[in-house]
Amino acid sequence: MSPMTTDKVYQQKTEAKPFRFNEEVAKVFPDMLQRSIPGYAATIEAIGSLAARYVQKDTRCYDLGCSLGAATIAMRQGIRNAGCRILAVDTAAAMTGRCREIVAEDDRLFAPTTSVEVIDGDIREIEITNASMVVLNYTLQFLSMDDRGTLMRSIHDGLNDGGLLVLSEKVVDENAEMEQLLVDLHHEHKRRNDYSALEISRKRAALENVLIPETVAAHRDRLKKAGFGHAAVWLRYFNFVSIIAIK
Ligand code: GEK
Repeated sequence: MSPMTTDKVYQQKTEAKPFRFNEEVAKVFPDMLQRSIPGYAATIEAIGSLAARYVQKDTRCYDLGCSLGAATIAMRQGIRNAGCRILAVDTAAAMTGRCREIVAEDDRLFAPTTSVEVIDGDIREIEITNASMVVLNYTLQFLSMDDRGTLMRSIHDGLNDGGLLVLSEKVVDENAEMEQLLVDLHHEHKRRNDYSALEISRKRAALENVLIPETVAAHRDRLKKAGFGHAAVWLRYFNFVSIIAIK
C-alpha cells in the first residue's frame, strides 16, 4: 500500500457541512481512522485472528461498510480454510474504488486463495447467506434505529450455526458525568495524535446527526433480540467498543 496521506480535512474546512464519505475523505481515510478511533488497529488485528478460528470451509464472509477494506484484508490473511469468499460492501463509490485497488494489490503480492468481491451497495439491501463471519466495524452507527434492528436480524439469519459477528461501535455512557470524562479523554487522545482543538470541534459538529451512538446495553439488547445467544465486549477504549457475538 502507498504511504499514508495525512488527514487535513478539518484544517481546511471553512463552512460547516455534515460529514460525507467522499473522495477527499477516502484519500486520507487510513490516517483518519488510526488517529481518531482509539483501538482501531487492535480491532483489525483481532479480526484476522478471529477469521482463523471461525471461518469455515466453503462459506462466505461479509465486511459491511468496508471502506478501504482493512477488515477484508485482515480476514483474508487470517482464513485457514478453503473455498471461502469475502463480500465487501460500501455505498461510497470513493471508498469501493480505492478498496478494489487495495484488494488487487493484495492479490498481486500474496496470491491468496480466498476471493474478494467488492460491492457498491447498501448494507441494508444485501442478502446474507451461508456466512461464517460478518464484520460491522464502525458502520452500524450510521444507520437509523429501525434499520439497525432489521440488519441485525438478517445477519443472524444468514449466519451458519457457530458463525461469528464482530460489531465495533462508538458508544455513549448512561451516566452523564462518565460520558463527559470519556469524551474528554478521547479528545485528548486526538490532540496527542496531532489534531488541533479546532479540527476536533469541526469534526464533532460534522458527525452530529450522522453518527448516532448507543449504549453498550442497547447493543446487547438488540443482539439478544436478533437471536444471538452469546455476546461479549472484547475491547473497550474510552467510548469505542468491539463486541463479538456467536450464533
Ligand atoms: C474499517 N469498516 O476500516 N451501506 C453501506 N455502507 C455504508 C452505509 C450503508 N447503508 N452507511 C455507511 N456506510 C471500516 C470502517 S467507516 C467508519 C468503516 C467511520 C459506510 C461508509 O460509506 C463508510 O465507508 C463506512 O460505512 C464507515 O474497518 O467512518 O467511522
